[in-house]
Amino acid sequence: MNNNILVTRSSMPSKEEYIDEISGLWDSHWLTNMGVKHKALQAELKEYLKVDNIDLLTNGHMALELSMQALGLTGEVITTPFTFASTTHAIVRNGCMPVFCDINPDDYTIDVSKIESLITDKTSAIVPVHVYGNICDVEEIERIANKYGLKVIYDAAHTFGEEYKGRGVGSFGDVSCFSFHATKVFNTIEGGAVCFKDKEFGEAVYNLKNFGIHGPERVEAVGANAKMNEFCAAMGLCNLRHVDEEIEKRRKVIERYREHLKNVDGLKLNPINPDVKYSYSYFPVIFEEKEFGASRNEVFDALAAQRIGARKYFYPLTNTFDCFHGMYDVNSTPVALHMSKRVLTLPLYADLALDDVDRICDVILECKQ
Ligand code: T4K
Repeated sequence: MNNNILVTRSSMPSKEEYIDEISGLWDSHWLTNMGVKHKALQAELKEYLKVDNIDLLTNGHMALELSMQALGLTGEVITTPFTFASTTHAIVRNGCMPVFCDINPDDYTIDVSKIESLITDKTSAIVPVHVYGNICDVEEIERIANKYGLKVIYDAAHTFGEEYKGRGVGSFGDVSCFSFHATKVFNTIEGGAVCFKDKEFGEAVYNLKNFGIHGPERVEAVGANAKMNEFCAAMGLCNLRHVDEEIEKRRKVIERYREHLKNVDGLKLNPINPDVKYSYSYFPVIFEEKEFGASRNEVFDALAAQRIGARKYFYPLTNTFDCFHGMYDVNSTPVALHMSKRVLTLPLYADLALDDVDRICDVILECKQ
């Protein structure tokens, strides 16, 4: 039993395993810029994620930002506001205008029935988010993108290792961007990756992550520095050895949550799609105050009083951020607004004790009047 429970806790290998993995770096003195650990991790992840092409980056955000730059996005980009700041910021930092599409109330991914009405002659891409590991309607998004000649960049930060109908989730769209942040199912401390179809795109991102340098005497693009260093890649190599075990433990934690919280009036649990192999990245619960008897904020406070740190991912919506004040109409995404006011993501990590899950659920159910 843990007295102070946070929303998640980083998975880590044993200290000995990590030290063993990095010890060679003291011989080589090669610490970053696509070294041996970077190459090894890239090769292993390509297999694990079942993708044709992959490149590693410093974090999931730079994966998004540099993908958009490499694809040369301009004008308007259709996306959802029910996400982490990163998705919207990457669009804006590329000089594009985010056009917010609502989400569907079932799995909180982009509402594909509303995309076409938002397309104009300025639209260059769709950036859907596989939020909480719920995979978007990839078939319909592909149909729309092909019809209008749009690029598709999936924010796949929450879907490490997931599969849809047996296909690696990173194989959909032009590009899928993963996050390997410390808080994710699989982490490289900080890290991320792009998975992609087109080899030319791969070359562009590879150069952009290293300042746009193409050779010792050629700089062809205004790039950034987004290379994964060797210590992060080494952490990834260690964590990858244990990730299946970790995912299985997360599955058991979620199963326990579901036992307690299923069939409770006013609680909506994340849907289960039989076509998806999940990695159990988040456990969101929607609290409908009238039916449940307590609001999301009341439940949040009750948990906090017991030193249990649930989080309001994703509240506020990105289209209501202070930095975008007055720019977007939040009422254009009513479902996202509704969900963001009612969602709580409950603590979830591989080593979360089932006793602690019982305690968290007791606190939640005690809020019910
Ligand atoms: N797209 C989406 C849809 C995303 O969700 C994210 C990131 C991105 C793109 C961008 O990917 P990255 O550039 O980050 O690779 C956290 C994460 O920092 C962020 O990666 C994640 N999404 C987001 C949903 O959550 P915060 O500000 O909530 O993190 P923080 O520091 O409050 O940490 C949450 C909990 O995690 C802590 O209470 C304890 C635990 N923790 C945290 C850290 C930093 C650890 O156990 N170890 C740690 O090292 O954003």
